[in-house]
Amino acid sequence: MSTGRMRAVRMTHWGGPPVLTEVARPTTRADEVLIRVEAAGVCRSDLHVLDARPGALPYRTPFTLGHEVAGRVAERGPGATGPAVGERVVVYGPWGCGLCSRCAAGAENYCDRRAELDAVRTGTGVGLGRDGGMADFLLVPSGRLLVPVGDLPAAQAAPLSDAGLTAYHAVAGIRPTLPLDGDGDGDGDGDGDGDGRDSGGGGGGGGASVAVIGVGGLGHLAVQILRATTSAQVLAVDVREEALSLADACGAQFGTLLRPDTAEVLRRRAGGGVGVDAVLDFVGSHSSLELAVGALRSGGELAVVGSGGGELTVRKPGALPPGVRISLPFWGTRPELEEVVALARKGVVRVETEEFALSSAPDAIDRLRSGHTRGRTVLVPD
Ligand code: FEH
Ligand code: ZN
Ligand code: ZN
Repeated sequence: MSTGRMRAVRMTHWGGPPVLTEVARPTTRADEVLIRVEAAGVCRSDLHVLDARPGALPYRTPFTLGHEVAGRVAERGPGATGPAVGERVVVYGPWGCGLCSRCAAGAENYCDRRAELDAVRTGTGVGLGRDGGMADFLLVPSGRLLVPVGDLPAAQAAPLSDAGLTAYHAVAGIRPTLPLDGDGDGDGDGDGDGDGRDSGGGGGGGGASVAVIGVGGLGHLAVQILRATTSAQVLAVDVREEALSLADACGAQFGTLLRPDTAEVLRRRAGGGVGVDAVLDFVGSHSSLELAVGALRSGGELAVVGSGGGELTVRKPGALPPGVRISLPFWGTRPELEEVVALARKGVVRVETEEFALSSAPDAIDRLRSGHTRGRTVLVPD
């Protein structure tokens, strides 16, 4: 790679394959910060972008993919603030207007001017219509979008900015329904002994239960975050045995393959057949939503995180249990990214990763598409 140039995995045209090519290495102006990329995660949303038909997304091609990025500050523009040159950081990915009340509060994932920004096709954020981090370098518009990660390995840090943050935000949304890990030892079992094992015989402290549907790149982190920040019992559901073994390793107290009677199995496991207090659906398909509705307790919480295309009918009277609250959480806030990085630096959250060299990015993306990955796929510049 000659000076002034860099490798980048690009979306060159709608419906085309990801292309590993060379582009000009960005230089910084004003508030901008240049990051030397050390790791970039691959997300199912990258597949949605690659498969989108022309005009479906408010993005202009070509752009570089990669919305889950960690690296080291390489250069700062003259007006740049935030982490200094040499500092290791993770990139907060939803890039909003930076001016509205949501952005001012660090919730750029819910920027009030999103429609306006989409109308002029400025993209959702890093690697989503804007040049992303599947590259040797990444230009970030402002130091406000960087969170220091200390000595956390890059392949652990990068997935926190999307998979970790999205899972953390989804848990934060249902947490009011769940008893906190009140003893503060952060081991999620609420019994104060810090050993991470429920002394209450698997019922989990506080008696609440949460079903996690889909234990992939996001779901396995949600299991750990639930165990670290609540005393609820975590019940994992997936279609693959290896996903259930990952859920077990992450602290789920119960796991089951998806079967016709799984809703009833979850209701019984939740104790007394009343149903689970909350469901985090990381699949979002017709069958996962059907399972969620069948397993939920009256007054329970359903967070639909996965973009599986499933639909729910909200009608009264109707099939949904009374009092159910439904949320469609999207990505997360910058303060939440700081919180999930802090959990990872404490060793309470650990990302299961499969690493690939940047030069084999197209193969890595194909492998994610095949559905045979374990945990999060991460590209590392070779
Ligand atoms: C990004 C863009 C659009 C939809 C979903 C996503 C998520 O992968 C971000 O977490
Ligand atoms: Zn994503
Ligand atoms: Zn905004």
